[in-house]
Amino acid sequence: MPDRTTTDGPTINTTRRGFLAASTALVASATAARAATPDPLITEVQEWASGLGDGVDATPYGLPIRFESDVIRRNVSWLTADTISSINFTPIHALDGTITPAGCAFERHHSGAIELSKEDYRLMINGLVDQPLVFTYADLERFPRVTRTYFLECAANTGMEWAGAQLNGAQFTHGMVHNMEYTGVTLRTLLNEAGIKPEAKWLFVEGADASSNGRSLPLDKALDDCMIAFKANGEALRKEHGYPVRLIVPGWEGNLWIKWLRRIEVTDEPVESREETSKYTDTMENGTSRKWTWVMDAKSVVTAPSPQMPITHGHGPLVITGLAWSGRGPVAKVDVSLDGGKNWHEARLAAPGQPMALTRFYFDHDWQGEEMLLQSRVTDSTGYVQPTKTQLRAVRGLNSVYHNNCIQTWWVKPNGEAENVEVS
Ligand SMILES: Nc1nc2c(c(=O)[nH]1)N[C@H]1C(S)=C(S)[C@@H](COP(=O)(O)O)O[C@H]1N2
Ligand SMILES: [Mo]
Repeated sequence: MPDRTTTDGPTINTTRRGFLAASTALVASATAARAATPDPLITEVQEWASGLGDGVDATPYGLPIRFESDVIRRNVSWLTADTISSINFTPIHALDGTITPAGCAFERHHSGAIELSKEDYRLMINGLVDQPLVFTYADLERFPRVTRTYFLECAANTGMEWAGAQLNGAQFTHGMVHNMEYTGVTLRTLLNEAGIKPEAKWLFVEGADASSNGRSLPLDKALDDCMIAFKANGEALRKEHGYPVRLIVPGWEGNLWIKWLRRIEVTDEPVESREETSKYTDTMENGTSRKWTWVMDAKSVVTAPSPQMPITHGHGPLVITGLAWSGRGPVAKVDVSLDGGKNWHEARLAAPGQPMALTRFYFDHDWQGEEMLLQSRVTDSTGYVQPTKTQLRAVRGLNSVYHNNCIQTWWVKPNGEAENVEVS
């Protein structure tokens, strides 16, 4: 769309119709420059129009243009002793829409990302089944396929914020999340192929990496909506996300989404492995721990403006945007507060919430340089409302690491910079 100069208003980088539809009230305060003085970018022939561009095949598999080299995963070096058993963070502050590009979707490994070829791949189903089975990758491709979009959130996401505001950026406070469109086979299809014995109640699922990341998974969940995926966002899984096959456990903590899935044992009891006892449990104020806290409760965050995304355009129209999700179903509503939760305004959802997938929200604001305590608060389809920090701590205390879904606050200053703060 060309820029448009209107006689009664500002130059805007969109069609006038689109601008009006988005936020009529902001027209008078738009601050984009009028085309008063000649702009060489308009009046002069530019270098890129004076010669030829790259031919096709210049990059047989494309990467983002160099101007976007900042939009990358990042880790926090002091969080873990090395990068092998570690985690990095999705640059959610710089993304829009809902699908996370695989190349910048966060990674969490307990013993590093392994390289496992399709030829060497095997998936075994054993235990309480009529017929133990071993599938090759080619076998898996012959079962009826499904395609579904889900978020994966590590239970530790936002875990560093329990005691107080700590990490300065949405990438670091909320970036242990990604959202992809997966293609694969339902777990139910594969389990039915092996035949489940009546006494079966659990699965033990493990990966081919040295850590194996073994976890117990209730059979009901496995038969409900779990799948084994070999494609994400239309292409083969990336090595770091479990190539060639990973487990998808919609709405449940990321630790259950076994990468490089190698074995599914059907059992009548949970195994109580390391990953579900000493880790991924929530220690309460009295020292006892909650376990089997699989579902990721509803959560949201403003991704921009935020500490890594200061306001740089001056006063006037400001797009406030963020992400919301719930492990219990679709997002029903997102509210935004500009004053630390005193007043709430309903945000626009980019599209109706999808079950257990990220939802994008927008709130169009006329910013006149006032300080803001920016917050977002999601309500999911069950009616559950995202809690404040105070509300969450009242129930959970301060000993937890995992499952922190409290409301996040960014203090936006008159100069447009933003900081991670805590108001309640
Ligand atoms: N085999 C295996 N599966 C694994 C892990 C692992 O280390 N090994 N890490 C788990 C954890 S804790 C999380 S949060 C997710 C991370 O998935 P991602 O790397 O695609 O973001 O994978 C889970 N599955
Ligand atoms: Mo995790």
